[in-house]
Amino acid sequence: MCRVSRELSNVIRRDVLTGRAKFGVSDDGKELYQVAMARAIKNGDWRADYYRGHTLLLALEIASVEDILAQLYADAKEDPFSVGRSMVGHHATPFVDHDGNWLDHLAGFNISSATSPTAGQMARGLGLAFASKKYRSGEGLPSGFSDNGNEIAWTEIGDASTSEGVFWETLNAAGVLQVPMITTVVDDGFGISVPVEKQTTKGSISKALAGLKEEKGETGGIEIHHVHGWDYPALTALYPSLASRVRATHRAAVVHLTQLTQPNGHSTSGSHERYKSKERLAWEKEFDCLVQFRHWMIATGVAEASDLDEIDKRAKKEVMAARKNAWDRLNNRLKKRRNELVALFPTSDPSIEIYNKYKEAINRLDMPNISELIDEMRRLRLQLGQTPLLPQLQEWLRDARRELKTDMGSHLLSETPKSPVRLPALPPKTEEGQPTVPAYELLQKYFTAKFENNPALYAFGEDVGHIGDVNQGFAGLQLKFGEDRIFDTGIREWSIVGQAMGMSMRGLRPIVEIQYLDYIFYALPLLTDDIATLRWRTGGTQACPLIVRTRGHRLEGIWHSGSYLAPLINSLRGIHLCVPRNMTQAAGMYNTLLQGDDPAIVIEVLNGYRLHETVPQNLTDFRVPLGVPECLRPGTDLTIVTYGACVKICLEAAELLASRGIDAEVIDVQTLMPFDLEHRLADHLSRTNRLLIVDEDAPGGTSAFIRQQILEVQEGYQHLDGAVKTLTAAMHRPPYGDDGDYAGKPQVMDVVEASFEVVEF
Ligand SMILES: Cc1ncc(C[n+]2csc(CCOP(=O)(O)OP(=O)(O)O)c2C)c(N)n1
Repeated sequence: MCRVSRELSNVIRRDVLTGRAKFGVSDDGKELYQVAMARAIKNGDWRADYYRGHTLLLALEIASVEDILAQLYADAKEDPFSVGRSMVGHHATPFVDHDGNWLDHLAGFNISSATSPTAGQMARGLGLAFASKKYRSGEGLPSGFSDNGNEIAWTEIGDASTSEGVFWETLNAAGVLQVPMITTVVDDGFGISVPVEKQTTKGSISKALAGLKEEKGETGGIEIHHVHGWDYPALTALYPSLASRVRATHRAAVVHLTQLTQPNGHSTSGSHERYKSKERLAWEKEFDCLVQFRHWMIATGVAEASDLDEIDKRAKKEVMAARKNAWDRLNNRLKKRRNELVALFPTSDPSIEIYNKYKEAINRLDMPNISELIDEMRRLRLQLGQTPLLPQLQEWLRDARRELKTDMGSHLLSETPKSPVRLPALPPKTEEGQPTVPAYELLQKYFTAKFENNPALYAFGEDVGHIGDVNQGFAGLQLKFGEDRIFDTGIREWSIVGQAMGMSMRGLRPIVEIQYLDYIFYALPLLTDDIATLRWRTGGTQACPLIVRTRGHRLEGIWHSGSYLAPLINSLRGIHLCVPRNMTQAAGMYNTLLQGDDPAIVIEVLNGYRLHETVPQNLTDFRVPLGVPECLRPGTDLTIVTYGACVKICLEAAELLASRGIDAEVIDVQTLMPFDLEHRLADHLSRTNRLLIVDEDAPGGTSAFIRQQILEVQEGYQHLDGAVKTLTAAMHRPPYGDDGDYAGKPQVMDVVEASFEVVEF
């Protein structure tokens, strides 16, 4: 297996250097530990690794050499890990089907889709391990996900990447939480060209981590081991025994593997001879784990040198045969499509010369990717000028573009019957004269009923457990449902959300709290790189339906105003972004999201918790649909589009405008992503012909997004009788204090005056 893996690494390198593929990174020098690890892995376990690690897949027979090469060649039809969307080395196994049903997670080893940003996998791994803990202690949880919490989350990380903050944050949390997570640090002495001495204190991550180690007489630490990555007996002695301990005790562990090598260098982006000394390179040759393994096998009589030579030859043959299959399969498919296209070309036509020129160009293509065929056809269409492309070629072009779009872009959000976007509105039921309650009490009632009905629901974050969140939405709920369901965490946004991500991948439904919107940026790497892309980058075979609950808008001060949403809109395509104007709307959105299978962020209005609202009689069932704006005040003179805390301001402004004879309609977009799926806003604009967009994001932020959606996507420009205005916060961050707020954010009078400008234009 080791030899097959090494040959595969060599092929990956060669295929990149000879132009068959664009980028290669692989396992050379890091095979042996994975074979030892394979012995300790059980069905139901999870992996959160980095951009290497095909040896383990081969050892566990989860994937074939052809599968791995299909990813290298970006073969969208055959790459089982990422449908041609990720570079080689980013593995994944399916754990949800295309109807949105969970597969049996206990049937095999589960690989959570790997990402390139180094160390990011740590936070997800923490969550996968944490889910085991919940399955061991929880009651009434769904089956098919866990065998009493016995599953280990195996995380792997390169030595240089341990310098990232999230590595430390996660290991600290793993110690605090006591979760079954084994982190292997794969130490080859370098992070591309930078040696470990320049990366890690004392040049050793196991030494640097020593304070986390559980010493005799202590509880609450983690196990730390140090082994040479070429030492097969030590590796096989360590992994299985460590795994049984971690399964039983749920105590996390780190395995620091040193003296690993990179026979082919870090990746295909450069050669390591440039930065490694001659001595180091000579040492690497000798201490290559497979060379050492060979010495050991011969010395212990496990095999003769000639047997091993024979194995080497067989491995080479096997990999070369697989390479041929993977390449031929792709090439034959591409050539078949090319031939089908060429067969549609005319043999006689007034423009035959032009057609023939393109036919020849297409026939000359060495590797006729669909994008190249499409591009040639678009150029042909351009060159034909006034003459339309023949109908059969037009049809081909339309179908091919559709296919490419689907191959590359499907599954950004759920496309299953469980998609929350499919859920229609179910209006709240209230009666005349029903008393109102402070909004935080409405949330308490809401979450209490939800937690009673669904044992898989969890809520956690900073100050969520004991005091029930800083705004009391969960007050008293920990007492009622216990610390296991509603609990506090450390101040560590990235890994808090990672905890939720891993749980949600294993059938649990976490509502994880970021205390204030301003601090979500500490979790942004995970949200943007991992959560937002998970479903898309696995072609819909993995999902993480978690909800991030946070609060923002309308408080004061640089770091408590919660205004900036554009960075989220820009970076979180793949996550729903809900901006309820009050807590009733928030509850309706939670209802929709909890019935669905997508991740979402809900930003509650910070200064809304003490306002009074009526509790709907169908509080836990009514649904606010995603992507449907609501018109809160009809009007004929202009349309004011806004969301969140600004809704209240705009409604007040509309009253003042009415007193001066201007009839403004006010529309709450409700969810920024998805945005107005039925294009209702353009329809409103067609009646008022004037548009003002109000929010408290920076100029050119969310208001620019809304403008682009209405004017460009919905073609609202056709209905305009005047200039469109966006009223936003100031360029600087919102200062603290009344004057700062007045100068920094749109006020009622700003909306009134901006409306006059729009109407009088
Ligand atoms: C967050 C982040 N920063 C930088 C990079 C670019 N990069 C890719 S691999 C690498 C070195 C990683 O070294 P190490 O963690 O030791 O793992 P190795 O590749 O040596 O196994 C760097 C800097 C990245 N992928 N992610």
